[in-house]
Amino acid sequence: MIRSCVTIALVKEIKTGPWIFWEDLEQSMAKASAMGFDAIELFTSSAAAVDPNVLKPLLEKYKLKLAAVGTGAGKVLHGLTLTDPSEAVRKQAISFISDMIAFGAAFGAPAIIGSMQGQQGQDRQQALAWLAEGLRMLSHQADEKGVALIYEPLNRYETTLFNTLEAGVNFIESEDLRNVKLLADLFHMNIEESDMPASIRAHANQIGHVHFADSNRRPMGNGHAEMGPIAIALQESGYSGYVSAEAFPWPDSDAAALQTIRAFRQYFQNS
Ligand code: LER
Ligand code: MN
Repeated sequence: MIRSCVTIALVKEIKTGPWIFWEDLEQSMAKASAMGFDAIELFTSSAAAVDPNVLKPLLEKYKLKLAAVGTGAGKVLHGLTLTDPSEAVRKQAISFISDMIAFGAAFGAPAIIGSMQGQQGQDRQQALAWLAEGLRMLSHQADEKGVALIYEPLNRYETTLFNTLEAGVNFIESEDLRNVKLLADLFHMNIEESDMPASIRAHANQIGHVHFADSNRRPMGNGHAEMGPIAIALQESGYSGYVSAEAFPWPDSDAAALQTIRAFRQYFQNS
């Protein structure tokens, strides 16, 4: 079964990002729950930003799951990536993500590596070796805690490493990274893929999470993505994870969340 999810960002420094809710954690969870979302995805400044002893009762109270945790604050706030030329920075990046893995895993949620992958720089082979090394170490840690590690191909304006599902799958398979699953972010895919439903069908068994946004990164229904065939491809290929709204809070958070759950029901629950 495909389940609905909405993002909550709690990093005040980067309020221009593609996340639906931004304010108070409990208030956002109460709204998500009232609208009928199954889960939340959290984007926090660090693994210590939200106390698990606070989050656990809130998840119970609002009957929500934690679907995933984003690690991008490590890059945005601290400039950390897995492919930085400095070994010290790469180590800090691994440590930051490792703490996020532990935080999420306590709730059965995987961590997402998006912007923390960095860029290829001068030497692509070297960057890929560092990326593989980081993903190997972190995916082992995730495995020990019973969760996958989610790697996200991003569009060409955000990374020079891997931009399509196919490129991501080829990399994790060639490196034998068995506990790494891919994130199919429909916004990035809309820029990079030549045929989104075909790409989803071809790589469905490697997809661990989906980011749900329209072509312009507004909530689904506000752009020109052809969501019907994409939803059918996800359903027919047996995808059974979350479809998580990582989209701009347009025109505002509440309207964006409502539009998202409406679109989710239309495409995934046929109602
Ligand atoms: C992270 O999930 C992502 O998609 C990046 O584009 C965030 O800016
Ligand atoms: Mn994304």
